[in-house]
Amino acid sequence: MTGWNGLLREYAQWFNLDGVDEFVTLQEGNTPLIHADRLSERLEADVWLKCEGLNPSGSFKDRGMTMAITKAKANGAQRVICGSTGNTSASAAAYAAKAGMDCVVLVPEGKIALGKLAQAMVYGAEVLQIRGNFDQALNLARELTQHMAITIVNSINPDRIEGQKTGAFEIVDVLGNAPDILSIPVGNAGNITAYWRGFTQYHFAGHCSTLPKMWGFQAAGAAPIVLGRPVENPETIATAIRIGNPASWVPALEVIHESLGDIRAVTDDEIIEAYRYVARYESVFCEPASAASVAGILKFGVPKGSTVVCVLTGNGLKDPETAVSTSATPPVIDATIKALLEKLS
Ligand code: AN7
Repeated sequence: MTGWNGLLREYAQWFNLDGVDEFVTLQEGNTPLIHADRLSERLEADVWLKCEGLNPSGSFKDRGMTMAITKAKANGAQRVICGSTGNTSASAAAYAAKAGMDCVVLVPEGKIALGKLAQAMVYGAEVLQIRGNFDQALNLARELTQHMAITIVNSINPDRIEGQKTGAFEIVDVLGNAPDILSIPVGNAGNITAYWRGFTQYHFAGHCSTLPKMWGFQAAGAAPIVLGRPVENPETIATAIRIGNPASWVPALEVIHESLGDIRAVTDDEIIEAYRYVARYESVFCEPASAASVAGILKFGVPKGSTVVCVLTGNGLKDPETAVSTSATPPVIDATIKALLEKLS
């Protein structure tokens, strides 16, 4: 087979694939790293956007899910479950369908973007809305695994982090080295942990001579790591990262310590401004949570001349409601040339 056949084949040597004889893949990975011309000019730096919204289900979760579902299938699992703010459920539903497995997803009622809910439903998952938030959904999913044969595919499943480390590999493969700064949104803190693992493994093997500072950004209303304590009722317009008690909290603290990085907060206003800016000036339509990475570098600045990669974790089409509600309503005009000319003059 020629061409790109998914990240498990491409990066097979970097994984333990014992017992795996069949990959469950939708040809995830190999996403564009786009140079951000305007942001670079504005920040006097070299800024790049890792466009994870171009993965098969529209988010970075597919990197971890190809691994988690491949391993679950190799272990004979017939049913998987996740609690999710949306993207994990869309990805799990897609890969479970590909594998011929059943998928149960628990989502916080009314707090997931419409596109993500639509994906989970159409891919054929059993979707249950929880009267509660993400943290409660995740706890329920964990508890259920003690009552029945079902495999959890949240990022507490170590196979997820393993697959997601390939995002770092791809960045180094394109840039020829690690960036100076890797800017990334933080929810459960699985992805920041995965990227750091990828960079350090590549560094150890001599594929990059340097390591990046890891800059994570949480939404101000859901910033437990910044505050140093769990947030009981997290709130943010960026529903993907509306998480009050991150599963990978401790690993994330290690990452910022080892990389001389930081995890800081950006407000919803800053997130929406960055979200609109990257669409309008860089032509990348990401979802609000993803824009936290751009909001962070705009808010705190970056050293002049540095190379910065912002991970844009999910596709803007997933959340049409936020796109429309933060834009002016298009005017309605008569279907006449006179009305059109009047409007455009
Ligand atoms: C677009 O789908 O937690 O810090 O249940 O969807 O690894 O949690 C999503 C998280 C960033 C945060 N950007 O990543 C879920 C879920 C987007 C996301 C994050 C998520 P982590």
